[in-house]
Amino acid sequence: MTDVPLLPTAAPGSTPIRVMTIAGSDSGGGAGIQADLRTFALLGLHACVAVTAVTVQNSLGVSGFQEITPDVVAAQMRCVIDDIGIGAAKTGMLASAPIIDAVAAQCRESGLGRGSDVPLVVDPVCASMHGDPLLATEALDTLRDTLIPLATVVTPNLDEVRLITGIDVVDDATQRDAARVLHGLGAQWALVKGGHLRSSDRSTDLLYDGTEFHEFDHVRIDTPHDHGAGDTLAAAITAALAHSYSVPDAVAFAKSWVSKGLAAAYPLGAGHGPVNPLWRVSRP
Ligand code: PXL
Repeated sequence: MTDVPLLPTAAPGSTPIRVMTIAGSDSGGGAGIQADLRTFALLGLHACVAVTAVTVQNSLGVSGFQEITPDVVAAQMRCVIDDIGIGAAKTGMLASAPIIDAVAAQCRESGLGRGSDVPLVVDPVCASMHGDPLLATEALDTLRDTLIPLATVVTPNLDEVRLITGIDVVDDATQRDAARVLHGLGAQWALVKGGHLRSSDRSTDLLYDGTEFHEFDHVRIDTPHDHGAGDTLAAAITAALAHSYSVPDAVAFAKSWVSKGLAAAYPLGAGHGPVNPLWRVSRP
């Protein structure tokens, strides 16, 4: 039924590998924390959560959000990491500079991210697919200076690349330039997601660690129901890293996982439906 390799799951009664998502809640259930939890659960992991913001949204867009105070975001991380322990973490919507600062400080204190044993995937969420802002504009400097240097992998799409690096990726060469700049900001690996950059029927993501470029090419699944695709990709990378995959293997795994989810995406409400990690447990 699947060409996506199965990640090993824990035997009943034994504690699964734990991961953490540090992200915003999507009331529509398609992106953010909800996308992460669906992917983590279906990949056999126990997922812990540090909520950064509660968004008010449906399939038509985000009408507002309430931030969680930075100290409560950091406290959620600390109390989980100190007791339950995690094998990898990811960040999604972080909303503001003070929340990014608090998350980065807690990552340093708890030994998450670059240079530690616990990988940190930074999905630098700036806006929803409808263009609704999910990160304050003035927080971009903080993202660049404090969180990206802690990233094991940073996973921007082309809009986020433009906001973070100022580079307008239009072709193969500028995609490489962007990966170099992101790596230069301190991320151990930069994954520049290509979307429909190079052709309308392929999607090519570029991964760079300062020495070698790795390309991940896949048939582009053309669907309006791709809400949460970036979150799902980053969550699947995090899951594979928690299982000790190398970063290139984790990206390859995640790309096939999200492609299956896009192929199984469903309509929801009057707008855009979500990428569907439930394909794993769907009827054949
Ligand atoms: O897909 C990016 C994203 C992340 N987190 C939250 C979101 C969205 C997109 O809408 O709402 C909470």
